[in-house]
Amino acid sequence: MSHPVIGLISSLNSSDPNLQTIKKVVSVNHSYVLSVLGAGGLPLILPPAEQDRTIVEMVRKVDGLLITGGTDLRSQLYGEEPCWNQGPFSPERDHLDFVSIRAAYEQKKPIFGICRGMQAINVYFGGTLYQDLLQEKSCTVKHAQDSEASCWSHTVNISQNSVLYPLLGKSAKVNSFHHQAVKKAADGFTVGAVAKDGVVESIENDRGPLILGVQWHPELMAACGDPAMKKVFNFFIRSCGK
Ligand SMILES: [Mn+2]
Repeated sequence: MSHPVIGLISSLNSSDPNLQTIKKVVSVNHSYVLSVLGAGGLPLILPPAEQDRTIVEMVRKVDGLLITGGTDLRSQLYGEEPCWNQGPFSPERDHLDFVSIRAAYEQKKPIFGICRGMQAINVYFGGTLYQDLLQEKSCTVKHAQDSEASCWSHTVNISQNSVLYPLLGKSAKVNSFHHQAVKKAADGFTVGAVAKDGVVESIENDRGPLILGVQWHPELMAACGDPAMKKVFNFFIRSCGK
C-alpha cells in the first residue's frame, strides 16, 4: 500500500508582533510531522495563500487534511464580539482553515482537527465556541495544564458510538492546552468525548468520509511514544489510504 499524503495546515508566526508580514515564518510543530510519519503517512506542509483556488489546488495534492492547533479563531466567525480574554487571532490562518476544510469536504477527503483545528471544523460547519472557559462556572477541570506537553493531565469519557471508542475504550488520559471549547456542535456532528466537567473534547461527523476533531494534543503524546495516541494517528492515516 502506498503512503497517504497528509496536508498539514501551517501557521504564520512571528516572535515579534511588530514584524512586517513579509518576515513572518510558516511553521508546523515537529510533533505533527513525527506523528504522521510514525503512522505511515507522508506529511506535506500547506502554507497560507491569498487566493482560494491556490488552497483548493494544494488540497487536491493530498489524501487527507490535518488541521493543526494554533491561535484563537476570530470570534465573529461564529457571530460573537470578542470577550476580554480572546487571544490574538490570525486572519491568514482563519482563511487557510476554512478554505482547506471546504475543499477537503468537497473532495471527499478525511479531515482530522486538533485543538484549534477541531474548533475551526466546528465553526466552519456552523457550530459555536466558548470564548473563554474561565468564565464558565461549570468548568471545574484545569484545561490549560502547566505540566510537560507529553504528560496527560485530565481524563475524557468516550461515547460508545464514537470512532475513538474502539481505539481508546470508554476513557482516555489526555493533555490539555486550551481556554476555548466547542459550545454547540455543528449540525451533522456528534460529540464523541467529554471531560468530567462536560467540556467537549471531541466531535465527529455522522456520515461521509471521516471528519474527526479532538480538543487535546495527541501529536505531543504520540511523538513521545504514547501507545493510545499512536492508535489515533494510525486510524486517521488508515482512513486516508487509497
Ligand atoms: Mn481539555
